[in-house]
Amino acid sequence: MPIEPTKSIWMNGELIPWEEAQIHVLTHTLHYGTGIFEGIRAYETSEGPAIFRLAEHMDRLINSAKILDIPMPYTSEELQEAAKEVVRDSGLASCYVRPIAYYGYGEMGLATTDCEVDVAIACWPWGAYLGEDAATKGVRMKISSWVRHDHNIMPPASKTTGNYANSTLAKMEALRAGYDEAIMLNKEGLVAECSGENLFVCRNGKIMTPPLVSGALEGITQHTVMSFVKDLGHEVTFEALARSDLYTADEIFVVGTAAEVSAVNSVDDRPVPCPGPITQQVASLYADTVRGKNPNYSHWCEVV
Ligand code: PPE
Repeated sequence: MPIEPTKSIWMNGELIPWEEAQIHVLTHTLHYGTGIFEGIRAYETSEGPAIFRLAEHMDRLINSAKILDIPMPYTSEELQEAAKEVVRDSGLASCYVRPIAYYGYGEMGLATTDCEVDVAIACWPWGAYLGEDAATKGVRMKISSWVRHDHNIMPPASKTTGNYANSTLAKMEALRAGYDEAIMLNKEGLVAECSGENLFVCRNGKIMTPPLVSGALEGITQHTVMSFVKDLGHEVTFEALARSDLYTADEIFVVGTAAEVSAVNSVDDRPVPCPGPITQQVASLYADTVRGKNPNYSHWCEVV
């Protein structure tokens, strides 16, 4: 998906022109994959552009830093203000927001003791991640031959740049085989998540999603959707899931900031009813809520 440039990028405390936001080829994190990042969306609301669950995203960035032992030069609150500044400055009504913290230029070698930490926040327009009809027609999923990270190899709880080499391997394998997205199992063979989304399975009247211990990111959209499901009067639980739970599901949907709520129409060529009733209700609640049209959750929309 080609990037559409916007006016400016926030780098280490100030807004600079988009094309000046450059880094050196010997930037430490480029070599070792030790950066941490976030993916956030801003939507058009009646009050103007608003960033969805901004505080939760910046708090997770701070947690990623704790896990990777990266000394963050800014607080979550400072980064929230900076993100609002970037979106405001872009003049866009809606956009994707990408904060990243990384070890900069100046040191080489694996020890990060003397490395400086740089932080940047960019925003640009980003359309539907899994295709325009992902919420209605659904996407084709393939269980990946690549295994999700283990907690003692690359902690899946942190959005570490290096973790995404694993996601890219899975995504490309799925695309080359003619599927839309990959589902990843952990080293015990249980369902973890997708290359860039969490997953929900409805089966025998139960709505379930794999927990962090299964190797899933603690998704903010996952949390949002769990609230919706409870509001609709259903129970929703974190569960360890086997691949057979996917093949016999009544409904499956995947969720993430970029992918929003996308329906699944098949797993490994076994059809899944799509879009199911829960998927449709959740997708419509999500579409309204992020645009400030759900009074129960207007506090999740941070006007810039
Ligand atoms: N799992 C993974 C591995 C993941 O990358 C994401 C977000 C999620 C779950 C859902 O998390 P949340 O956004 O908090 O609901 N993936 C981001 C990156 C996409 C990209 O291609 O880059 C995103 O959705 O912004």
